[in-house]
Amino acid sequence: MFAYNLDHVAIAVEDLDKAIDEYRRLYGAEPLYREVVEEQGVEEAMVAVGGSFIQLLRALASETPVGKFIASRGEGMHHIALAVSDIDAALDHLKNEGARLVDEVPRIGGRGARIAFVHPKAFAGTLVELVESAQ
Ligand code: CMX
Ligand code: CO
Repeated sequence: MFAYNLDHVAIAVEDLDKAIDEYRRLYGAEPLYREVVEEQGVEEAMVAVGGSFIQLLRALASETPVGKFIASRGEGMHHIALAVSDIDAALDHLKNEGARLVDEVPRIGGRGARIAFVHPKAFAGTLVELVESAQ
C-alpha cells in the first residue's frame, strides 16, 4: 500500500561523543552528519548502515521525550523510523485505522524531512516515526 523503507533505528544515549567513539570502535563506522533538532529536543548523529541509518540521540534537556526516556529506562532503543513517499496519505491511513498518533500533522525533523510519530501504544509498545525526506 505504502512504499515503506527503513529510514533509521534510533538509540537514546547519555553522551553523544562517547557513543560515537564506542560505535566507531566496535562497529567501525563514522556518523555522516550531526544535527541539533531543537523542536524535538535532541542532538542526533546519523551513521549509515546499508541504505538506512542508526540514529544516536542525545537529549538537549531532561524534560524532552528522550530525556524522560533515559531517566525512566536508561539508554537503549528509542524508536524505529519508516520512510514513506507520502506522509499525509500514511497519516490519513493510520487515522482511518484508529491508530493513536503523537503527531496529527507532520513536523519538520532533521535535514528538513517531514516527520510524524505514532504512539507506542498503537503497535507492540514500539514508537514509530514516519519520515518523508526532503528532496
Ligand atoms: N518507546 C516505547 N515506549 C515508550 C517510549 C518509547 N520511546 N517512550 C515512552 N514510552 C512509554 C512509557 O514506557 C509509558 O508506558 P506505560 O504507560 O506502559 O508505563 C508510556 O509510553 C508513557 O510514558 P511517558 O514517560 O509518560 O512518556 P510520554 O507520554 O510523556 O511520552 C511519547 C511518550 C511517545 C508520547 C513521547 O516520547 C513523544 O512525544 N515522542 C515523539 C517525539 C520524540 O520521541 N522525539 C525525539 C526523537 C526525534 C527524532 O527522531 O528526530
Ligand atoms: Co528518529
